[in-house]
Amino acid sequence: MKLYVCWGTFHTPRPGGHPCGNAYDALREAGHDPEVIKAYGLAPLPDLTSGRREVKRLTGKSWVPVLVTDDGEIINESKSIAAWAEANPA
Ligand SMILES: N[C@@H](CCC(=O)N[C@@H](CS)C(=O)NCC(=O)O)C(=O)O
Repeated sequence: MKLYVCWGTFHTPRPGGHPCGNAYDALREAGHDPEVIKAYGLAPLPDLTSGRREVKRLTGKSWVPVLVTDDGEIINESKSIAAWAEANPA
């Protein structure tokens, strides 16, 4: 599976945590080992990186995190990714 993130899966003091880090942690806690793809850039800016362009192609938007499961299912929104991980442990 592939997890598209912004600049990493680190934690930030942002209320609710860092969405990309939260999604990654949820997948790891469920026993998955996603390939992490850093999209870099910033969603409101033009899609300058191949990662951002791929995210846009997959979802129609430039926002991350985005999960592509081994079955090809595309899930965006960190909470939806966490819910998928809980429902689909490795
Ligand atoms: N509601 C979204 C928020 C996603 C979000 O805020 N993502 C951060 C990156 S972790 C961001 O800055 N997104 C803009 C971007 O992709 O550059 C979620 O929980 O997935």
